[in-house]
Amino acid sequence: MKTALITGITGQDGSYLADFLLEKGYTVYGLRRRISTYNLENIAHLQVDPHARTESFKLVYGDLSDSSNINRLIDQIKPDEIYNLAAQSHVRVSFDVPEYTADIDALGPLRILEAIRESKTSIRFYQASTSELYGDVLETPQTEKTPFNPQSPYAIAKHYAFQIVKNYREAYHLYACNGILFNHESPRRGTSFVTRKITTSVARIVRNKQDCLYLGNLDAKRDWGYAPEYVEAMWLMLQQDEPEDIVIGTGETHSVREFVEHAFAYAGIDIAWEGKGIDERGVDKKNGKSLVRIDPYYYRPTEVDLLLSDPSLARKKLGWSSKIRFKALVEIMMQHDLGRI
Ligand code: NAP
Ligand code: F7E
Repeated sequence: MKTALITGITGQDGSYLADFLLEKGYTVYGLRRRISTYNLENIAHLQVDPHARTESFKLVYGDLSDSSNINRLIDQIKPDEIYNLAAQSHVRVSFDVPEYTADIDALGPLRILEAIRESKTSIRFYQASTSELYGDVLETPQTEKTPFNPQSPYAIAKHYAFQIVKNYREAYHLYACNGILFNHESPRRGTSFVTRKITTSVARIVRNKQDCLYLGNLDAKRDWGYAPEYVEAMWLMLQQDEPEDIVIGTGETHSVREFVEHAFAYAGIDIAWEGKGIDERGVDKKNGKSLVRIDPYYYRPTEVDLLLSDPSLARKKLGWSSKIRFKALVEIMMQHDLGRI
């Protein structure tokens, strides 16, 4: 049976990928950072005791900034596959910590590629690339051939990672590929990303624990899919005869505003929009109460206005297509957060 090393195990995708690979019979090593508080919620179901190591699932300490650690882990674990999902993954925050973002998101994958090259093994490598590379889009919908035009320190670091993966594939014939994944969400999504921020806030408003939801740009449009489906695409990309960079998305796009409307509607509240710009408000149609307001803090110095995938190649090469679409996704997340709060 195969062994996989997943970086970013505590995050949304790392945890779903671990579920998926364990179900397939893999032995899974998850790379976690040493941090001062408990952050194992997403993988709590895989181990009762945070220090316990089951036969098939083991946590190891590491950090993408530390090459000696990465080299040693690869040497000890001898994985068949490495999924590099670790990153400073927040676009807005990357404007606050650009140098750190570059170190982890650009040089991190380089450190792993170098370790694989040095190991002289045939480890297969998956890099978590992103639709953020399209940035201020030069073509719609976006395909594998659409030129990149990144608009944030995050996207620019991920652009370097994309190119270095391609370079190591061509220069050293490594089996290494980039999954160009469009936004994907779930009940395990971090609460600072807009979808989960909306569903947790709506649930809190309904339960009288919060008065108002503060957001930035309501008109940004994203191609939002369901994360558990996307981890299967990552695995499929490492099972092909030849490594290839492939777009993964739904082929639909919706605005933040629509997400807000559907989330409130799920909880039985109809939202009407009043005012303009930073004075715009989302009000409860029944009683006129302001439930959504704008906080310019959440605006970005440079915004990505519209992302829309053309996932034809994924369908053709991987036999993969998304099944959970926008409305069903909102419902899954709302059901979870209403149940939790
Ligand atoms: P996430 O929930 O933010 O998880 C990121 C993971 O990376 C966490 O486990 C985090 O650990 C870890 N990490 C951060 N810095 C690290 C470091 N210096 N060394 C080791 N680990 C570190 O992200 P996600 O949504 O699961 O996304 C997974 C990957 O796909 C990321 O690379 C992201 O950039 C990329 N991506 C995501 C999407 C999406 O829509 N979700 C789309 C395209 C690409 P802590 O728990 O310790 O912070
Ligand atoms: O923002 C707008 C914001 O932070 C989506 C990461 O996983 O997907 C994610 O990056 C949109 C943006 O995701 C708020 O301006 C409005 O236009 O949920 P987000 P993202 O920036 O698209 C890509 C594919 C990745 O690779 C990244 O790792 O929503 N927006 N108001 C807001 N966004 C946030 N976070 N918070 C707000 O209050």
